[in-house]
Amino acid sequence: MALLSDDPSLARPELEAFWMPFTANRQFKAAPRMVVKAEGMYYTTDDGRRILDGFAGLWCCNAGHCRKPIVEAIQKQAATMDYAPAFQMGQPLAFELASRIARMAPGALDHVFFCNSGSEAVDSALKIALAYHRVRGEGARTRLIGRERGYHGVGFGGISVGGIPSNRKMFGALLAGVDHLPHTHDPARNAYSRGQPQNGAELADALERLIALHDASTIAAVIVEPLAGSTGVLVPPKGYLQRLREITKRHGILLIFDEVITAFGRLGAAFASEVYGVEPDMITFAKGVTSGTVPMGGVVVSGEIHRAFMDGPPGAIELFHGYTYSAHVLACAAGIASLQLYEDEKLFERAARMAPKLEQAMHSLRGAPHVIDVRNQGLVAAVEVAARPGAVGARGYDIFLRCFEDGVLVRQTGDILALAPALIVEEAQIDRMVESLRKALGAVA
Ligand code: PXG
Repeated sequence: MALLSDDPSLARPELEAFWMPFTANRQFKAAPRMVVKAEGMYYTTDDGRRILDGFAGLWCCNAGHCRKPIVEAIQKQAATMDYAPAFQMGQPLAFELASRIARMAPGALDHVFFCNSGSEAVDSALKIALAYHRVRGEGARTRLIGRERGYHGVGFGGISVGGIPSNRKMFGALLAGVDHLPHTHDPARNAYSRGQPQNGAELADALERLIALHDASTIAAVIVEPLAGSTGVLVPPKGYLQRLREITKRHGILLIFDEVITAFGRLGAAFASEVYGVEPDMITFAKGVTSGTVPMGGVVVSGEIHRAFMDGPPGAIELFHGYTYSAHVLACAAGIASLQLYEDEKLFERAARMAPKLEQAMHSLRGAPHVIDVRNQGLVAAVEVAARPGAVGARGYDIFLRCFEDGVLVRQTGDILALAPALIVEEAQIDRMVESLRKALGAVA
């Protein structure tokens, strides 16, 4: 066995075998940041330091860490029934969780397909969109439209409709027949917006041009994050999502909201769709559905989409799609307990109540060294700093590192630092996060 862990020249040979995702592996392994315990708003590192979690793990632990009702539900379920197949078999928690999510979802969205991650949720939604048109006899609708700066996970579907060059360029030709809308980030007109920016609704009209180019009869779906998270907290301009909805509806094109980050309270409601008053045809979710405890994702679809599939002979499988771990029973137990906890503690309302505090605290960084923009909505906020000439992301990374050393976990993408704390966050903890950012901004070159 040629494990590099046998190499005595490595500082931490036991770290070698794990090829870490989206990580500078060599840099990390030279100076690892290792956490071993989590509770409420805090992580504890392997050397016993407490780190205030400003990012709910990775936008997912919305109820805070190691919450007792969720932990106990998982423990109890693991000891009762560890696994059950979801193909031609059922277990009650899957039906219960789906019903709960359907009740929470906006308007006509009332059926839930389960998978295990946001990436799988996106690929599932895109496949459902293609199949939906086909079962209705519109099989020529095969094109998918994403958006620049969109993040929809890392499956081939997700990177194809996604708009992050580094996530796409290494992986060949991707899906055929995909096009992209322009992104909505416009700092020249919208810098330092609080909540939704005033300018940019007209960017949705780019969809009309794509429709004119390809013809509506070839387009299956448009997928966007209502608020783009990963590429730096891009809040939709006022009226933009409404216009996308109006155009897609007029042309028989499905609209998919990727709510992997925004669902389950992040913006102060169950779904961003509710916050923005726009109802898509499908919503993808993951992360917060189990408060990050057990992997789970899914797609909520409208009754109309679901009905289109229920038309064939009753003994026929309606959708040839699913995963070994679709509706995994531990994830279902964690999901039900998480949604119950959100409800019992009114955490979505709490997020809405804390949003002005986060807004005010983050916007107080305007004028601090290097800062070129601050933006926010709900319990998400970002501060953007000017890139060092020739070294995009280097200043952002230095700030992230200083905050971590100061005991605060923030999220860095390029030169953007984001906060998205668990919905249980206290005002004093928001102050602590922002003061840590302020200190770091003043200290970095
Ligand atoms: N869609 C959206 C909108 C996402 O934000 C995914 C799909 C993919 O989910 P999975 O579960 O397959 O990772 C995501 C994931 C970051 C960050 O730092 C964001 C995500 C994942 C990891 C890091 O912004 N979002």
